[in-house]
Amino acid sequence: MMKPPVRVAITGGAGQIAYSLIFRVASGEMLGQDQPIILNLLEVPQALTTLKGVMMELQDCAYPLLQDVAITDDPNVAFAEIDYALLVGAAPRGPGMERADLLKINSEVFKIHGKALNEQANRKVKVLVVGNPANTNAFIAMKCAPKLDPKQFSAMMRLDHARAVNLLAAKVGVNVSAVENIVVWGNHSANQYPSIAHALVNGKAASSLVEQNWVENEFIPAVQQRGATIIKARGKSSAASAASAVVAHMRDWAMGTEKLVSVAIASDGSYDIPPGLVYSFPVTIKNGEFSIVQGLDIDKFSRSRMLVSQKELEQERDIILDLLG
Ligand code: NAX
Repeated sequence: MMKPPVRVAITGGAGQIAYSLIFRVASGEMLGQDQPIILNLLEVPQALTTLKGVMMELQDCAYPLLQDVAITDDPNVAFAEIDYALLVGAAPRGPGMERADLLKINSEVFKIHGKALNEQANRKVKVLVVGNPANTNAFIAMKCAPKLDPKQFSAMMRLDHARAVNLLAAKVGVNVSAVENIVVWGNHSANQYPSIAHALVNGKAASSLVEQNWVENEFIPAVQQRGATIIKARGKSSAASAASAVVAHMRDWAMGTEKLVSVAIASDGSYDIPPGLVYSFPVTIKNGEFSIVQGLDIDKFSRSRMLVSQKELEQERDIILDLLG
């Protein structure tokens, strides 16, 4: 039996990630083959013509699950009664721009989007922030949406998680499905901490299969720098893999998973991460709610890496709190 349709908003609809993502969502890959979808696509005014072209292609796919599609440059229209918000759109980092400048520009975007979600979205909306700096943008949107529960906001670490799984599986010579319990802690930035400390490969401790030297000097930098490595090779940033990660993140959020995945959410103080900071944790998901996996041993090496990411996020938060006033 078909379910009633759900409304999904995707921002940055004319961008590269969206060009992959929109079609996968409309085909039913994200929410299932029994879930009809209404899509609201948001862009800046100057990209609306391009977005119209994307919409025409989408219509030409004749996806049976797609009940309607609308394009707009008004967040209040895009977010009206939506059940899922995929916040992909953000201003890119221009030449010579500092991270703080990017934060400042995107704080304005996510302030507006947070307020529009607060007023317009379904009260149970699930929000995923992809646009960078993703963790802090999620923090801003959350703060600007006081009528929504902070637990309704997340930032995407799933691409980093998948990169770490892939690199470990390749090193050990197994299929990715043999790898469990990878955790990517912290910020979606070059200071993230991809950890194999609790990872299993075919049920065996990953740490017994690889050298610590490889972990510290090859694996961690390779995961942290994977985005830059792809830009170098492709001339553009990751797009199809990012879309794939969005689909996996939202599917798990909607349908649940007992497997450990990495998700950036507001800290509840677990693992001594300051409450409220949007930090990536190991989570499982049930009934649409994230639970941070408790009780993992954190050794000295892990703690020092987790702290680097924490400090970066605290700095970003402090810049933003000043801007939000
Ligand atoms: P593109 O520059 O191709 O597309 C972004 C689109 O967003 C553009 O079409 C732009 O017009 C639109 N946009 C800008 N401001 C907007 C606003 N206020 N409202 C609506 N739309 C707006 O970038 P793309 O490669 O698609 O990447 C999108 C974002 O994802 C970037 O911020 C990127 O850094 C980030 N990423 C995050 C990842 C993650 O794992 N969290 C990985 C992939 C990606 O790098």
